[in-house]
Amino acid sequence: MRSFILGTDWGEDCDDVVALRLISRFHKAGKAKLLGVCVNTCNVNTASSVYGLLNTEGMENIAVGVDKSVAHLALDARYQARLAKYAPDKTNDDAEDAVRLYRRLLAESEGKVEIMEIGFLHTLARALQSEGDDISPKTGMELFEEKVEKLWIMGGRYSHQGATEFNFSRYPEACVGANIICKSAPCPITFLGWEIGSQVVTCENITEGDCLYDVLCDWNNGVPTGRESWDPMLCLMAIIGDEQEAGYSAYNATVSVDASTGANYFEIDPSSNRKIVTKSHPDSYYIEMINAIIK
Ligand SMILES: [Ca+2]
Repeated sequence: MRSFILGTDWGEDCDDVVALRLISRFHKAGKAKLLGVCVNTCNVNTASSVYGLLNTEGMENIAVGVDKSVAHLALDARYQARLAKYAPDKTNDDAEDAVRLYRRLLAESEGKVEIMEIGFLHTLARALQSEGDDISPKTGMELFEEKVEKLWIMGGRYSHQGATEFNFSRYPEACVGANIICKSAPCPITFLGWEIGSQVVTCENITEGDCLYDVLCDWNNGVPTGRESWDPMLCLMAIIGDEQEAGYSAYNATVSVDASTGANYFEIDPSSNRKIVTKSHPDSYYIEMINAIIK
């Protein structure tokens, strides 16, 4: 079974919660193994709310890491306090540093690991650039070369050159992190751009009594709503493991990010180990598939 680590800007948009529920459903069905969740944002409810969502799925034993170095970022966290109530005994002190968790999960894994990133890339970049420590004498680059099969990243826009997208550009740290990962990650990367998910509204089948319903309400100022599906689309593509099979056309391309602005650039290049994707089906295809999994 393929193993995954999830990186998330948990507490920003609510589609991260949808994505974690989707991953949980595959994990529990024995179709994918979630090794841990590394959060690249931080506020008082970060760890408790991730543990809370995992608890609602019966996945109490999944490792959670938090990047406490970014507690200064202005986080819009309307749903976190609600999910924290499902893990009242947890605080950020119960979560390992997210860079250490990336390193530990990679070092301890016997086989290859794939990483799904649906948030900012500064934490993953720090893991990539990390030195050896008490977990492993290997550098982050050595751990990536040995253990990371592939990165799946929701980030960038591929409709025109120099576009800015939230995950690559929201904070100075995010711009630098995206620049480093695009430039230096030694493994293949497939990117799902903003334009892919921006019209794909899922969760309209989620009903009252489901904690995800409350999360969606929190996100939309108390009004139940569906949500665009950038993060669950990325995770579903990663778990299916093949872009074409997941309903996309994939194009090998170089991808770069301006470290100052977060603007991204791309160029079709058959020799590149990076890929960008376009949809092969109407939006309803992805909506129906995701809604059926998360219900
Ligand atoms: Ca996200």
